[in-house]
Formats: sequence, structure tokens, C-alpha cells
Amino acid sequence: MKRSPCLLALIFFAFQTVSVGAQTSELEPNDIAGQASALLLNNTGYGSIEKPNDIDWWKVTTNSDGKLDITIQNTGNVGAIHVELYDSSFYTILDSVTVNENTVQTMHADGLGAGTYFIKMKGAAAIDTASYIISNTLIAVTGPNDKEPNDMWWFGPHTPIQLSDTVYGHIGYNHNGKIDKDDYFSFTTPADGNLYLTFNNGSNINSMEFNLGDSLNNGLLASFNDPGQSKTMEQQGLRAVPTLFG
Ligand SMILES: [Ca+2]
Ligand SMILES: [Ca+2]
Ligand SMILES: [Ca+2]
Repeated sequence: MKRSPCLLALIFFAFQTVSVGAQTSELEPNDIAGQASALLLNNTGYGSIEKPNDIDWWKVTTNSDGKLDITIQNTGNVGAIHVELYDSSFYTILDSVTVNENTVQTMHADGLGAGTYFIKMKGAAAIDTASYIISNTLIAVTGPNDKEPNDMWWFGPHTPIQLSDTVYGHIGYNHNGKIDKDDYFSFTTPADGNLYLTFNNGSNINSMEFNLGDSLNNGLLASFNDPGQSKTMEQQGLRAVPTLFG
């Protein structure tokens, strides 16, 4: 009979260890971005603005282009929390919210490139204190990405492809204040003839522009595709040899 309490104590201790291990708790000091506590991707962290003027920085690293949601639950009943989301350049605030006592708010940032993002949390007023739960969700873009850098025509970085290739990519995502505005691919025609190019815009929100030009920067074809639209263009009478860009 004397062994039963010991067994119960061991089981309880083991359960407690697993539970704590599944959480990510803030690690003070974290009052500056360089000390930010790590928030695992698509996971949850716990912390508190434990005294007036406490600042908590968190950081999360995304592994794909997409939309990042950061949800904060203020679990205290004393003060409000002001939250700001930054990329690694700290140049602009991507989104911000103020979370009052016992409420939940979500920040949304769409069109983000893969990279590390930082979250700054502090009392809405200098004297405010609060405990909180912070979680993040990345809604990743589907489809393969193109290899960057490929932002230049002819004389700069671009991606050589074969004439019959089908290539995929993402465009318009930004990180550290830099938007991926252009993707260039080049190919060489092996014989005189007519060229057919099919452009598919995989976005269901944004329009896209596709262009075809030769290696002397002469524009040959242009296509403006609405969201979800696919178009095939024809360029007749091309000579062999010149490298074309699209
Ligand atoms: Ca803290
Ligand atoms: Ca802190
Ligand atoms: Ca690019």
C-alpha cells in the first residue's frame, strides 16, 4: 500500500514535463529585437508584460511566401497590450493591434516573402501589465517557386530555360522592404519558325503582365492576364539563334 502514492507522483511529474515542453515561453531579457524570444512557425508562445515599461520581442521564421497571421490573447485583467509586426529591416510596421484585457486580436500580413519577422509587445500605456498567449499561422502559397535572383534582362541575373520547358514561380512578394517585381527567363530558338507561349496567372486576386522580348531589348509580345486567366500568344516569323526573354 505504501508504493501507490509514489507511483501516482511519478505519473503526475511526467505529465507536467511533457506539458511544459510543448510550450514556448518568453525568455527574459527580451526588451530589444536582438534578444527576441523564438516563436516556432505555426506554434504558440506564452509570456507577460510583467512590469510597467516591459517590452517583449518575439521572432518567427517563415519557410515560404504567403500570408502570416499573428494572434494575441490578452489573458490578464489589468492592462492592454500594444503589438507591432515588423520584417527584418524594421523599416515599416506591417500591422499592429491593441489587445484589451481578456480579448483576442489577430494581425494579418499578406504578400510576405520567406524570412524572419519580429513582433514587439508592450503595455498600451506605460503602466499596463498583462499576461498573454501569442500564436502564428502561415498560409503558404501553393506551387513551386522560381530561383532568385532573376530580376534582370540579358546582362543581369535571370533564369535560362529550354524552349519546351514549363516553368513556375511566385511574383510580388516582399521581404525587408524589397518587392520581387520581376522574374526573367531566357531561351534560345534553334530554328526559324513561329513561337507559341502560354502564360497562366495562378493568382485569384491579382492581375499579371507577361512580356516577350529579344536580346536587343525589343518588345515582341505582351499579355495582361486577369486573376486565374491563361492565355496563349503567337509570335510569327522568328529567326533562329537570338536569345528571347520572357
Ligand atoms: Ca515579458
Ligand atoms: Ca521583456
Ligand atoms: Ca524575381
